[in-house]
Amino acid sequence: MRKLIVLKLGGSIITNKQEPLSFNRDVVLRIGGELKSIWPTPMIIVHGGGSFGHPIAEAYGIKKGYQKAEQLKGFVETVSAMRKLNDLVVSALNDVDLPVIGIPPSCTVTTNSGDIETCNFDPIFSALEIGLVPVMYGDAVFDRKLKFTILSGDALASYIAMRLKAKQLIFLVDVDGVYGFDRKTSQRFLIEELTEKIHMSLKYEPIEGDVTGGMFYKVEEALAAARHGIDVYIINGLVPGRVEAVIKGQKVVGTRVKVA
Ligand code: IP8
Repeated sequence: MRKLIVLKLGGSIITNKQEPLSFNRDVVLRIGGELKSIWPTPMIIVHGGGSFGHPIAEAYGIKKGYQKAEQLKGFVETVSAMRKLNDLVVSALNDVDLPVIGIPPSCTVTTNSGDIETCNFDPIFSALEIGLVPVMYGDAVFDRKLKFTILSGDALASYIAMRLKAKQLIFLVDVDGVYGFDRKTSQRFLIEELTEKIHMSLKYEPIEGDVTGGMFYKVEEALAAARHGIDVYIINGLVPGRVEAVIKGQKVVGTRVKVA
């Protein structure tokens, strides 16, 4: 599906990570308005967990899998918090007249030791066929070996983009892209074209309270998609106009992830 656009809305832009269960409706409304201008181009939206999914998943150790019965509460609470966030995202997008439908990964995706093993594409295809935009998300999912785990929205977005041969995969984050550090000047600088080689030379800071690993793993997922011939960008979703511009093929401030 060479026209398909896959967008990952980072949890750091759609929620306030410092405040549990806080939703940034204004940001989602604005992004929805920009996406509306390119609709009915086929697109799939995947969002992160932010202050809904991560704190509960971390408190109960959901990512490492089933170890004791007390975690069951944490598993279902993570699923339920993510459904609430998805409902908020879906209703904001529908409010700007972008026709979207939430599709919960906990019911449509399974993993094996954390890697996606099965994904039911039927509801996704059925939605796309009639111009509906599927909205999926990072979620707590069933896992063949671990019994359950956390599937990151980044891994899901990259998997879907690769399986469906998307044209573009765009990660929206709360910074301008991926930064390097110049030792001579002690200055950070934005990397406009990020290759595997540059990626391996970077030192990524871990993000506290993020159970799925922050920028390093995002770039790993981005590179996997780039190897499949997909145009991959990491751009700032908090700056108006950038999402629309990158989809329209205009040059924007950000990082393009390339194989070489
Ligand atoms: O925020 C993880 O998805 P991400 C979702 O895209 C949960 O890494 C449930 C923590």
